Amino acid sequence: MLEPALFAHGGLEGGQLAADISVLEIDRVAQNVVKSHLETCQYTTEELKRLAWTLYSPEEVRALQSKSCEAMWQQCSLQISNAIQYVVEFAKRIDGFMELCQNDQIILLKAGCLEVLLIRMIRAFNPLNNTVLFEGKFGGVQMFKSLGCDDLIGAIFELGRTLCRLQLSDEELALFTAAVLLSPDRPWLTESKKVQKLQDKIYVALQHEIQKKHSAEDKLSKMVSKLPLMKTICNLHLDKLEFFRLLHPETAMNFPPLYKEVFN
Ligand code: MHQ
Repeated sequence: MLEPALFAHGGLEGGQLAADISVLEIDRVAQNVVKSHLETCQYTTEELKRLAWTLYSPEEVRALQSKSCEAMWQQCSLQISNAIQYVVEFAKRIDGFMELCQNDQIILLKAGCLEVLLIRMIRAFNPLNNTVLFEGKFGGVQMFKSLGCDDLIGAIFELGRTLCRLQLSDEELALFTAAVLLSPDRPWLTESKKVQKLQDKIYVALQHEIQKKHSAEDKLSKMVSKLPLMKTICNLHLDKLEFFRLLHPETAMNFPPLYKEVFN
C-alpha cells in the first residue's frame, strides 16, 4: 500500500543511488519539506517543551467531563479545524504539490490530513503521563469522556504512545507526513503517477535522513507499520461523526466549515 517503492532496490545503501534521483535532488527535497514543516507546525518545539507540564487540574477535567456531548464535539472539531489549516499550508509549500491538478490536491488533503495530524500529534503528546495538548493545556483520555467515543480516543492515545517510542526527529516527522500526504493510492486521483514520483523522492530523502543515525530499513519499516492503525482511526472517526450527525444534525451543521469540508 504505502510501502515505498524505493525500498525494493535497497535505497541508498553504501552510497549507491536509487533509480535516477541525484544526491543534490534528495537534499533539495529534504530541505524544502523540513522548512515547510517548521514553518507550519503550529507550535515550536520550545513552546511545547514549556507547555508539557501545564496540566489540566482535576476540577478542570471534571468540568470538561460534565459538558454536553454536543459542546465537546464542537470544541474538538474547532481544534481539529484549526490544525487542518496548518496542514493545508504545509501541503501548499511542498515542491510539486501546487503543480498537481486542483482535483488531486483536494483528494490528497481530504484523504491525508487526519493521518498527518495524528503523526504531528506526537509533538504535542507526553508519553510519560499519557497526555495530549488540548486548548492550551495537557490532559489524558478522561478529558474526552463526554464525547462518548472511548474506543476512538483510546486508539488515538495508543497511536500517540507507539509513535512516540520511535523518537522521530522534526526532520523525520516532516518527511514522513509529506510522504503520507503524497500517497499515490488515494481513490479517484487523476495523476497518481505524478504523485508517486513525488512520494518516491520523499521516501528516499526520509531513508537518507534516518540513515544519519539508525539503520534506515528498521526505522522506516516501523514507521510504515503504524499506517494501518492510522487508517483504522480515520475510519472510526468517520463512523463516529456520521452517528453524531444523525443524533445532533443542528450541531453538526454548525461545525467549522473546514472540518465539514474535509470529513464530508
Ligand atoms: C496539531 C495540534 C493539534 C490540535 C488539535 C474527533 C473527535 C470528536 C475527537 C488536537 C478527537 C479528540 C486534537 C483536538 C482529540 C483526540 C483531538 C481534539 C497536532 C495534533 C493536535 C495536538 C490534535 C490531537 C488530537 C486532539 C487532541 O499540530
